[in-house]
Amino acid sequence: MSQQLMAGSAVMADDPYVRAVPPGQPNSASFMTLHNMGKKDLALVSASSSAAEVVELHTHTMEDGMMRMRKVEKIDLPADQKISLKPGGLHVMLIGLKQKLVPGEKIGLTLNFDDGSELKLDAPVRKLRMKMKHSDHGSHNH
Ligand SMILES: [Cu+2]
Repeated sequence: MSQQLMAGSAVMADDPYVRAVPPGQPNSASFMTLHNMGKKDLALVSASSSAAEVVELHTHTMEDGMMRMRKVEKIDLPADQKISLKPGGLHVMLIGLKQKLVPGEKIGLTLNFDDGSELKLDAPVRKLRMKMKHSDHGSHNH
C-alpha cells in the first residue's frame, strides 16, 4: 500500500486516494497519510496534478458552527511523525478537473516539500461512503 521513497524525499505517503465525484462536479480532493521518516521537520508546500487546473492545500475549520474549507500555505510534517489528510480535515484540493474521476483509475499527483524534494504518487480514485442519515438509522427499527 505504501509508495516508495522517490526523488530523495524523506516523506512517504500511505494509502493515497482521490475522491470520486459525479460528472460535472468541477472539484475534488485527495487524501493520504504523510509520514516524515526523516530527522528534520519538513512541510508540504505545494502540489500539482495532471488531472486538475489548480491544486491547493486546504483544511477545514469550524466558523460560527459551520464547516468551512480554507487554503493553507503549508502542511507541517514534524520529523518522525504521521499527519493524516482526511475528509473533514486537511486535504489536497483539486480545482478545475480536466478529466473524469473514474473509480479504480489512478491520478498522478506530485507533492513538493520545503526542502526542495518531491514525491510523485499515483493515487487511485475511490468512492467515499457517505455518512448515513439519521432517517436511515430509524428504518432499521421497524
Ligand atoms: Cu478544499
